[in-house]
Amino acid sequence: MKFHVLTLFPEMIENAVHTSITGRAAKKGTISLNTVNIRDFSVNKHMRVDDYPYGGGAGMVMEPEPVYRAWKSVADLRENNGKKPRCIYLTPQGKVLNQTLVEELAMEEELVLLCGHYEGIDERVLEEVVTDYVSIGDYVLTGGELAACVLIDAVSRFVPGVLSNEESSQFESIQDNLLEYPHYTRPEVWKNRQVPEVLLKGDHKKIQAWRMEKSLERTRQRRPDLLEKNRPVTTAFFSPTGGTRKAAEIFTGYLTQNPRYLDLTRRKLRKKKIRFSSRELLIAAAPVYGGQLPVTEEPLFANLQGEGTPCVVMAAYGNRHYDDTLAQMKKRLEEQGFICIGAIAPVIPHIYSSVLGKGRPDEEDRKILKKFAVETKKRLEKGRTEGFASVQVPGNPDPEPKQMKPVKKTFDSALCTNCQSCVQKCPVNAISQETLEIRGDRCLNCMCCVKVCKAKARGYDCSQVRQYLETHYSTPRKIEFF
Ligand code: 9D3
Repeated sequence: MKFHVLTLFPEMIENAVHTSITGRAAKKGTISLNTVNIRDFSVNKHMRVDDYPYGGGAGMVMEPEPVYRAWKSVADLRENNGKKPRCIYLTPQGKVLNQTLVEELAMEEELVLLCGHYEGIDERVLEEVVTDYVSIGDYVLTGGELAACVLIDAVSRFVPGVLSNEESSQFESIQDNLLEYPHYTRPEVWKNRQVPEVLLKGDHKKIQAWRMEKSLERTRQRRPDLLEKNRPVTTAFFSPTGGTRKAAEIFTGYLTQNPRYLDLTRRKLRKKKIRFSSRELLIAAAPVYGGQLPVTEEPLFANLQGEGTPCVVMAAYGNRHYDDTLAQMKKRLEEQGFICIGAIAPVIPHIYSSVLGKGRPDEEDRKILKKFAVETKKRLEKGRTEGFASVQVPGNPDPEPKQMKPVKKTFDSALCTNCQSCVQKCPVNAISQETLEIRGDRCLNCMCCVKVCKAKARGYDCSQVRQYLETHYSTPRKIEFF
């Protein structure tokens, strides 16, 4: 990440950034700092950069031309790839910086920060160059320099390689609008104060529950305002062979560190009515079968009930196409009280081919999933004040059900140990407990039974469809989101 800072006091920025963790990162080259002294671009023989305000009043105003030339020197520095870098003016009149904005800014390659001094900067140059107005809080500073330092510090923590593994920004509390639980180290007793009992024993589940309880209690006491913004996240997924589940988990992990998962692959859970309040977020994830949602005895997600609850839909597909799946999901969930605020179609390994979607989601996919998570957080914040907006997605919400040619399944009874794994795991109850035969009318061709068969008694032959897919759809597709 490259930071360009336009300022009258470059040494203030240099000193702060070249210290501690950001200093280490600048040395390594994971971030770089380029300060530009606006005074070097004075158009006045006395090197003056400010003047009296038109209309009178106290204080001085920074002239437009030196600021413009300083900005231009940076804009020209870059290979002109067409688009201007985001230029952030630090001002008490800006949007107050928060963690979502910090994460969003961290995804840029380059940022230009403009620091004002005196009463401010001539409005016309701001109109010309500034893309974002940012404040760091509701108190008065003497200038924008310290605010720029704060922004650089906070943004740098999200630049890959700036923090060590241990310091990682990946899993932290502000993400969930909850304060952190209290920490303890040795000795076990200090000034007659005991370390809480639960932490001394190794029960991980109990420790996690205790920490969550303390986080909530602490937030209630010290920052009740944050609790209102806290939005429990539930990820409901249908994933017979694990591909959808993986994509859903990666995305969910970028959104929250306290997710609840509903595995709708299990028939029992699909039958349960589950209600969501408007304060929650639902992520609904399903695989694409022939361009549509898999057909189960009851439509997928049919028992989820919202109350103006925001939701994000995810259709995971094996590199051919998601076709109507996102549209189906959106329609279904919106009829059940949800508002679809986002949709994404990640690529996962195809069940009938080891080539299509191989290794997906990969590193590039993770970046896109992260980007969509940050975008989702932005939409949630906006929705809190302005109401949620339903997103447009491509596809037919009511397609004719597609009759897919069943894939030939093989069964070697000599290898079968009758462990019943396939019977129990089959998401649509299509395998007979007694005969182990597959009921063609129910079978999804999801190949879950093949995957769970430890004895390798079950297999399938999809050579024809695989041939077809691999000749037509081998070029890796990029994740799309809406
Ligand atoms: C009431 C008129 N002015 C006060 C003397 C307004 C004013 C102008 C410039 C107030 C502060 C500043 C300097 N501050 C910043 O440039 C600044 C800032 C801040 O003061 N608080 C929070 N965030 C920021 S970002 C930049």
